[in-house]
Amino acid sequence: MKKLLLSTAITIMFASGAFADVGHAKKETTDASEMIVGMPGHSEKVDRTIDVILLENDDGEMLIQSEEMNIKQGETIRFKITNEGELEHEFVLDTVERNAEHKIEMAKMDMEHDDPNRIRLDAGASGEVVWTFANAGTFEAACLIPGHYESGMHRKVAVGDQMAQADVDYTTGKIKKIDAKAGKVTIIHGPLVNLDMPAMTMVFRADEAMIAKMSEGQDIEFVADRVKGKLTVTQLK
Ligand SMILES: [Cu+2]
Repeated sequence: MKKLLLSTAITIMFASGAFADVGHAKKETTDASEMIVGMPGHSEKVDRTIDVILLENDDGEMLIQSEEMNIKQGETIRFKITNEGELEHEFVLDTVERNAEHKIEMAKMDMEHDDPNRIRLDAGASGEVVWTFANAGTFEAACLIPGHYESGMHRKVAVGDQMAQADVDYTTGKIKKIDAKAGKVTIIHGPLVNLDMPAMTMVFRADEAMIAKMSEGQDIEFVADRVKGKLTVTQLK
């Protein structure tokens, strides 16, 4: 980070005009080899492909859907990204902090970035980002188009073995109602950290096997996630 700020400062210092345009700070990520999140990967050296879908759903949420992004340090991933939504979206890999900074920049001026860690896709378009995750840590895939991040377009990218299980946080809850026919359960639950949701009563999807283990009034510990855009009970104990 320090390095990046320094190189930006130098660029500004050596800019020919005395009044360098601050808006050009977007050039800071051009040297992608300096990025904390890793570096552009080589297409011939891909270890694994992760399919990613960008879309909006009927609940007004915007989503980045994929399998859990648990990545080994040093792995090169081909993200095959399809925009199945009706709006333009993007897919940016970076640290949470840098995404937050860029989000503020984007809010001021919705500029087109052309960095190897990001791709912008029109509705119906698809593309890919090949990325080598050189460093362990928790990163983020996000869409930084104004308002989209807040509508749900961000996803944790965990790099390194110790991160693999960090996602499983059980939440306590009480089953209020079961609608087995519709595959729905109403749960009075504590905060769902992975979904950024406070404690409340909500309806979740659950499959038949899961519902078979449930009864109304039961105290449970569970994990919920978005499956195809719907809040779903994925684990129960
Ligand atoms: Cu978006």
